[in-house]
This record gives sequence, C-alpha cells and structure tokens, in this order.
Amino acid sequence: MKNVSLFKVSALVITIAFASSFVKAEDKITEKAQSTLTKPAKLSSFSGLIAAFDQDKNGILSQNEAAADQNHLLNVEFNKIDANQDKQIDEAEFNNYLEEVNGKITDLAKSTG
Ligand SMILES: [Ca+2]
Ligand SMILES: [Ca+2]
Repeated sequence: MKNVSLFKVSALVITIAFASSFVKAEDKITEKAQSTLTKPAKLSSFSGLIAAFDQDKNGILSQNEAAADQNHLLNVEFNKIDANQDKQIDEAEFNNYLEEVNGKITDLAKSTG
C-alpha cells in the first residue's frame, strides 16, 4: 500500500509540474505576441511607423521603405497590411491591421484565461 500512495503522490507532482509548465508556455506565447506586435514602439502606431520608415516623407509607406524595417515584421506582414495591394501602406490600412492584431492578442489572452 505504501507503494500505491507513493505512486499517487508522484502522479500528483507530475500533474502539477506539467500544468505549471503549460501555463508558463502559454504566458510566453502571449508575451511573445505582444512584444512582437507592440514593440518596438515605432510599430505600434502609424505616426511612429512613418517617423521611422517614411523616407520620402509622403505619409505613406512603400514596400521599399518597409524593407528597411530591421526586425522584418513589415517585410513579412506587408501584403497582409496592404489591403488593396497597391504596394503602399496608408494610415487606414495600418490601423485596420493593428485592430486585427490587437483583437488576436485579446482572443489569445482570453483563451489562456
Ligand atoms: Ca513614403
Ligand atoms: Ca495599400
């Protein structure tokens, strides 16, 4: 009987360890999503984006200008952000994208409790 209770305790410990590591992993996913999408701060608003990358100062981000983004977020996401596919990101397109991204983070946070 001693062995059985020891087994039960071990199982409980493993369950708790597993559960806590799972929670940590979920936290990391949320953190990563937030840090990728909200940091650096210059990517969290269109005005910050323009200040950082709009080389010809026309208030719109072209694909070439986006290519200067060193963390590659704009390169990777450019086609998603550029809703009308004219190879330019304007304020409305970027704000729509941000809204969508923020909605996803909120959903993720909700689903992980
Ligand atoms: Ca420009
Ligand atoms: Ca566009």
